[in-house]
Amino acid sequence: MTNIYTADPSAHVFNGRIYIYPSHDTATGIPEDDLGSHFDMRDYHILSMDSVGGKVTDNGVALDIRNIPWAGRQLWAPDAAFANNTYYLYFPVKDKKDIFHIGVATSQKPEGPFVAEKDPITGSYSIDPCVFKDDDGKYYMYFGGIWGGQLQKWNNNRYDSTKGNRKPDEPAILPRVARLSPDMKHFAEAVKEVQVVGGDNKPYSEKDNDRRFFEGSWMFKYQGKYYFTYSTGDTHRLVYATGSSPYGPFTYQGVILNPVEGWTTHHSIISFGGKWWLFYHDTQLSGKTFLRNVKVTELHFNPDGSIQTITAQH
Ligand code: FUB
Repeated sequence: MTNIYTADPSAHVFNGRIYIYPSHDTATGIPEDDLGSHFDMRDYHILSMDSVGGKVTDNGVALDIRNIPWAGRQLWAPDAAFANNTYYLYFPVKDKKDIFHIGVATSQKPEGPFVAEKDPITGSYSIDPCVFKDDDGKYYMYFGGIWGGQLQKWNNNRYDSTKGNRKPDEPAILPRVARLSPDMKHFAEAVKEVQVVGGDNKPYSEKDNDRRFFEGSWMFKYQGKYYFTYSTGDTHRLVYATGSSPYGPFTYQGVILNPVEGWTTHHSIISFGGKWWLFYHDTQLSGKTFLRNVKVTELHFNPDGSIQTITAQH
């Protein structure tokens, strides 16, 4: 896409087409800081295409922040799901007290327009929802992001405004998961931490910042294994960990995508047309960290299920 800036692409196949649910980056003049205040997005546009490399359609405004009753500012990385003959758009946005929660909006069409519920999902917090449908028909939401994503302020599912980032020797903050209720608008259980461990089965410390979770969860299944994938944030990698249950624990395996141009890196992985695809973003079009553009490239697995690391070039 070159007519708008897009980022954080969550790709899905609905009705035989690829739909991409991205953030819509705009320049609103907010200065850059470590909390990502410059990511000051105000609406979502859904992209669609019939084939990778084919024409991409921008389906216009799918949801505007003005139509989310509880929203304050910063519409960040969304995701989507289909169930109950309805399309659900899940989105993080700060409420009027500047605290991130996750909201849901519905539509009869994958490209929207979407109508937001009047309150955020009860018990939700932080950013970057990823909704995964398991083979048994159960849906799970993975979420969370540290620093500007505020996950460090949530302990035992309670908000504490005084909590700062973890110190290097402290345990790394973990992503979160909750199964969704059949109406897709509530959590069916208390939010749990997702254990991400190294090969020695030990959890990471904050100083292991080339492997510990930062933000951008994405879950998929390949050959019966669960692949929990995420961004390492300040070390700018997309990495993956595998496990045998949707709740984990997940054992770190390696790098999917080496750092790209721009500070953030955020992705999704789908199978389409008999191949696997990595959707991601960089800042090739603008050279500015908050004006990003979505990209796609093929992802290759080795026979043992490991992923071949990609180094992007343009
Ligand atoms: O787009 C805003 C934020 O930047 C996302 O929520 C993060 O994942 C990072 O890409």
